[in-house]
Amino acid sequence: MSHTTRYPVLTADEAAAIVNHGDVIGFSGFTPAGATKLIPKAIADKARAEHEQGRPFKVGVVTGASTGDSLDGELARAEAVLFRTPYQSNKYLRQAINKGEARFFDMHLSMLPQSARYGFLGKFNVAVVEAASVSNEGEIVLTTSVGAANTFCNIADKILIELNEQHPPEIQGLHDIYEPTDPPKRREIPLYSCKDRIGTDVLKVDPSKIAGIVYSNLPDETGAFKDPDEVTQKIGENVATFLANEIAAGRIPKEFLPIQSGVGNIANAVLGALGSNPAIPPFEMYSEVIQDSCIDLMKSGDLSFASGTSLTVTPEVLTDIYANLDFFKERIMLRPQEISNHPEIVRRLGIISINTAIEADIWGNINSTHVMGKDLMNGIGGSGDFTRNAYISIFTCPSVAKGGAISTIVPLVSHMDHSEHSVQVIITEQGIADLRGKDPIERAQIIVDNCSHPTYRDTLQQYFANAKHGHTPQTLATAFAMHQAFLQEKDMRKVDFTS
Ligand code: 0RQ
Repeated sequence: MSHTTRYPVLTADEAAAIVNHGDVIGFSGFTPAGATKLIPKAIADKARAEHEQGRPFKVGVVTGASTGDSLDGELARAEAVLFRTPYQSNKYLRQAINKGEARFFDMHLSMLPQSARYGFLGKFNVAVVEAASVSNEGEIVLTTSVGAANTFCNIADKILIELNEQHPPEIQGLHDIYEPTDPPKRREIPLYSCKDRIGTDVLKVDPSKIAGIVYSNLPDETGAFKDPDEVTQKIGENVATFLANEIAAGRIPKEFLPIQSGVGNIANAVLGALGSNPAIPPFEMYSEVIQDSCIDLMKSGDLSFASGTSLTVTPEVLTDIYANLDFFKERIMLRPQEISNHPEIVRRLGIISINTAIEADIWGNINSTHVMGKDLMNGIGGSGDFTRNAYISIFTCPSVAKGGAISTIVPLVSHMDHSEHSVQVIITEQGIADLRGKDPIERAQIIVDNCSHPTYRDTLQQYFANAKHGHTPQTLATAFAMHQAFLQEKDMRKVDFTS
């Protein structure tokens, strides 16, 4: 490696040696993009060795959002997680959380950096960040995400850097690092369009805090999404049809408004459908995750610019981006999650948010995070940041899950992340429920009629018909009967509201 600096070069084990039991660590990474790989694995090894000696060893794990298996998976398997926040999506960590072995608290992603600065998450002992380069003056070029790495470096006592040779130093210019001042001195964030650059292209840290560099050459652990199937394809088409109708009705300007799209199989299909609908003009994204489908849309000219906090693409797509950096640097900007998800900007830009629900109820409340009200799936991620502040907030989901044994449209959500006050449109493969300007009874009717699966439509209609009184005519005695049927008989179809 020709890159020589004033900082000690460490092995991953030497870096892990500076981490102590009880430390709070801020890790770079937002999705597997830009997440460190060698140091967290070495911390997990240290935990295992300490446990074998009969000594406790657990650390507080704070990240941007989900990470890769080398971080969340390794630390969970080593039983080294004291607490974890925010969003995660690792199956081993999810198991540990749902068994009560790892404490997890969910947070809106835009709020995490401020909460960390205010000290709500404890004292940050170490920041562990992935970089493409670092200068002797402490100027760090980050890799495929910003997330909360800037805040972690500012507030932690020590910084450990994984210098990853997969990312050429020429990616400098892809990032825009800006951190707001805290109240009462905060001013407006001077960002008025998706493309605005408001900060620096490097993360400036105090070089005396950099405790060492670990060299790495590992790709991001980003997996490919499933290709759209009939259901996700239809959901995507319904979203595109809804938005095209909004343009025709004059509620979305002809030049369109910036899109935020969640991450996952459904989000991937939705983006593809937007690109292929001729009534949707080339658009911009002000989102958090820039995924493979966005890159395809950029190449076809359907997506003109994407502002996000992570470039969550498969290794092959990243190779393509790095081979055509001039093209992509003009079209991609990575910002701290505090800015990519900031309510002020989301409201100002008039964003159209599109996120995925686990379940929706007939009143328009959304559960994004808990299966049967109990087990954590992933977390709220940025869905709350965007939904609450969007110009148009949309939730999508298939109308059934688990082969039809679960209706995703239920009488009352078993856990609530987004309330009826923030949710404007629900879209399944069955159709579109536009809830704007509708009272609870009108909402219930349109959600049952347009979004529920035909197998469940009569059951939901009956539930609703039984409840005769009140502004929101809920029947508390039977509101969770469908969930109970799944828990007891593994099938919501067993419910009969006529008896
Ligand atoms: O489980 O894989 O075991 O079959 O949930 O569902 O349909 O593949 O959809 O990949 O888009 O994920 C809500 C989890 C959807 C995700 C959620 C089961 C279903 C399947 C996955 P299997 P799909 P997706 C941006 C914004 C919250 C955070 C957010 C999510 C698995 O989109 O975490 O929006 N969103 N962040 O079978 C039981 C139900 C179910 C169910 C689906 N009602 N009951 N299981 N499943 N509905 C991200 C960030 O902020 C970083």
